[in-house]
Amino acid sequence: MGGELHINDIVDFHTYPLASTDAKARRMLVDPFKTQLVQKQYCVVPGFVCPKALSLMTAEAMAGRPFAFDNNSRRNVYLQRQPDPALPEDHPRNVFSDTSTRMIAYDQIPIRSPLKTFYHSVEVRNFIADIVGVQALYDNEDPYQPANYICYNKGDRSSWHFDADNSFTVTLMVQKTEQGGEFEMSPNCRTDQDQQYDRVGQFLRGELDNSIVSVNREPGALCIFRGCNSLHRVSPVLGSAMRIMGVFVYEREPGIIGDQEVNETIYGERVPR
Ligand SMILES: O=C(O)CCC(=O)C(=O)O
Ligand SMILES: [Fe+2]
Repeated sequence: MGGELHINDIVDFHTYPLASTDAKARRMLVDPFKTQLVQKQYCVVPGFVCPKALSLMTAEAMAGRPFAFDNNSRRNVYLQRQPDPALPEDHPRNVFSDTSTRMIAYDQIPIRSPLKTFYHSVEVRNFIADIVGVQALYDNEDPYQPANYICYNKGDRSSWHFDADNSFTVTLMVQKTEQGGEFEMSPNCRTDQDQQYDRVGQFLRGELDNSIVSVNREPGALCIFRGCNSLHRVSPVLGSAMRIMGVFVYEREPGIIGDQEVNETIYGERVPR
């Protein structure tokens, strides 16, 4: 698969001079994305990753795909698989829908992967920290979660959900499919303090469809979104090209690992109890 890529060959530093120490230039680079994230709950950084790195990542995902866990699950929007009999049948905790995605976990990705070089790069991490407006970010230390490929073949989808325990989520469009596979989002369905079950229930009954935005982007685009409080999904893939996403988990403190039940849902039986 060729030699290891340096971060300079992965990120388009010409368009995005992340190493520049000029404070004003830094603000001009970061502020538009920061504003977009605050206003829309997502921001898109187009052409962030170079085509050469994307084709290596695509080859890696293709090679890893047969070993990826076939995550076919019925889950609620909280990524849980079990109903709560104490709650009404139509409560959002008891509304389940089908998801099928193929997760190539961190431990299944080669150590010199451009995906890992990208994830662990100080420049990328600091850029994301500036956009989300925090002093520092740390790599996630879960064996499976830190950087993944999510692969969607024809018919695959990710049903409406909130992301667990993160204030934001970072994805990289590696390869698009021809049709379907749209990333859709309904911003601000709950808050850190309030689950807003009424609102989530309305949404799940299709009563808030006008709140849905479709986030279109080309390969190489980085997307940062507030998946913890905004319901989002990937609509069924209709094209024959595999939709490939890089997904990255950053933390506000060091030493964070993933949730056991979520890991089992996403990565399967090999997750030890
Ligand atoms: O595949 C995507 O675009 C998003 C997947 C997703 O929902 C996530 O990573 O939290
Ligand atoms: Fe998500």
